[in-house]
Amino acid sequence: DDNIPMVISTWDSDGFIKATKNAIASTLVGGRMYGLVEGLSTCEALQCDTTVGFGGSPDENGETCLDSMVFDAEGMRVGAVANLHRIRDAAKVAWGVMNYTKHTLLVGESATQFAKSIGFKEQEMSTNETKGWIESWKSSKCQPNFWKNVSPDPSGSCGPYQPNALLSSGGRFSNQVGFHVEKNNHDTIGMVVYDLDNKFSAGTSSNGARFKIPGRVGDSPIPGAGAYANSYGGCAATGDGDVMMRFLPSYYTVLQMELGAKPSKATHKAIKRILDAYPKFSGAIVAMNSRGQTGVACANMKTFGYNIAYRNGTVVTTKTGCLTPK
Ligand code: SD4
Repeated sequence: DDNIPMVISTWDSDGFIKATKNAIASTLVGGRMYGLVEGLSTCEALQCDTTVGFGGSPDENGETCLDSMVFDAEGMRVGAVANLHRIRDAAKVAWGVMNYTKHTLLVGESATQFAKSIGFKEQEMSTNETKGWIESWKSSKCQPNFWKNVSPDPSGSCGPYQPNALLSSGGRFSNQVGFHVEKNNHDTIGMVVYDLDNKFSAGTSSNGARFKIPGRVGDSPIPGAGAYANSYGGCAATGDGDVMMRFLPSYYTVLQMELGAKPSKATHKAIKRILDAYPKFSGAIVAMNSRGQTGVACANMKTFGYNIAYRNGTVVTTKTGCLTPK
């Protein structure tokens, strides 16, 4: 097929389109893993919608930490980092985990230590913008933190994390109070690459969710959740990772393709089974099969934009409508 190599990726603002362009160009030069990592890294450097890389989604402490995974269907090799501190190049570190270790996922300060051991330097992750967000969030009278299953303190002082309140809250789920994919909240780059060798790679890079509880890890670095690939196809996800990772939507989609479903059918089924359990869930997945057919499904957004890049370098950006609960 003259179109292959091909790339499909999440979101449609400038940085994501540039990332997709770089991914296809780099895939032609160096194959699916180089293309994938260059694509994800482009978004990290450009701070795509401030939802990838440094300068976005500060946690309650004001720190930006990164999640990334790279997945090579050839040999089913995976490298990932989660809650990576003070290192901007999460995708490259994830690739390092894949290339230089027998592990799959390294987390937290220890992931930082690993990154330094392979030559990455610690860098500032916050910006004036993230500092501003944290300031106003902390100073707002009683900003409820929807990540916690607790009602705002009736006394009006929200204060720091209160484990006792959490224990006594009786399990009111944060997701039911509303988690929205908003601009600048959380727009992970998820990408699937199909290269000249007719092999897939897939991956993600994200700075997670704004004002999360420190230590929170989303779906992005979890194999089968944030991304998955095998010889039948590849899939990557974006959206409410706390919910999505309970359904392994990327694995589910690739499995459906393996069982014969077209990518559009597979992605819709994957999103629908999340929606059935969480009607307010908001997120999207992109997928491609080994015939270069693509599929995209999303939930509870007005529209979802994604990119497809072809061998000749053309990037086609499309907005699609999303599923809503029945
Ligand atoms: C997460 N899935 O950490 C990521 C965020 C995201 O669009 O994709 N937002 O939950």
